[in-house]
Amino acid sequence: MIFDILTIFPSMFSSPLEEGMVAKARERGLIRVRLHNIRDYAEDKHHMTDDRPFGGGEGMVMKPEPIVAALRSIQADGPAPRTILLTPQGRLFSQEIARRLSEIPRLVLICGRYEGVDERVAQHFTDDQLSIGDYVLTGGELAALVVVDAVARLIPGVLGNEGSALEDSFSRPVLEHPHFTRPRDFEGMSVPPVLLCGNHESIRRWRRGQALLRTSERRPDLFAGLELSREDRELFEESKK
Ligand code: 9D3
Repeated sequence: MIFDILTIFPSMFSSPLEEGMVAKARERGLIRVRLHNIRDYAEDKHHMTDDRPFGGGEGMVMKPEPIVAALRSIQADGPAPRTILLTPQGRLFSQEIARRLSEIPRLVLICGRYEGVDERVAQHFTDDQLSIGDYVLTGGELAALVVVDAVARLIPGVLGNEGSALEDSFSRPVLEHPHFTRPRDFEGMSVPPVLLCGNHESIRRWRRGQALLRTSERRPDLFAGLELSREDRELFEESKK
């Protein structure tokens, strides 16, 4: 999978792509990330990437010419790849969208800055527009990193543990149970005794109850959509005691 990223701040991508699973995936050639500085495609002598909005108002708008020149230069070597604009006006990014994107061999991600990009870029040069959530960022770069991270880990061979990408908690609509590791007593805080008892059935039932309890408390929206089995209802009630 190749990601081509268009940005005026390519250095924002260095360390996030140089650590952890994404770095491993790049080293192993499972993904490639190519950064393109939009400013390099600006033809004017000051390499301007933004301009004042027609109609007036606050802030600046990203000019279409440098973005489109960058798109054309990276498309010169093949068929038009799937092109996504990161924008607060996009549809909400989700695990389902990440899964679909992970099946595409090449993605182009355009990171907006300022008030956004000229609408003609959005309308005529992108296939999709994504937002990562209802909060205000300073630009699309962190959103693009979120998309790369979420998509990369779904590519076969990227995760050490092959099965786990499939059954992650947002594939199933239940939050995960709590996790504990050594020491058994940390500054007076102990691990729930059931996890030390060695009875795998008891542990499974406790974890399921905790997962349901957390989901009801933290994500009532997800909990409302669950169809609980008889056992689930029993474990959920037990977890509340
Ligand atoms: C005057 C209104 N503007 C500032 C509040 C709107 C605005 C423009 C540009 C708000 C944010 C941004 C920059 N954000 C992104 O480019 C962005 C984003 C986001 O802010 N939240 C969630 N997902 C994304 S994807 C790109």
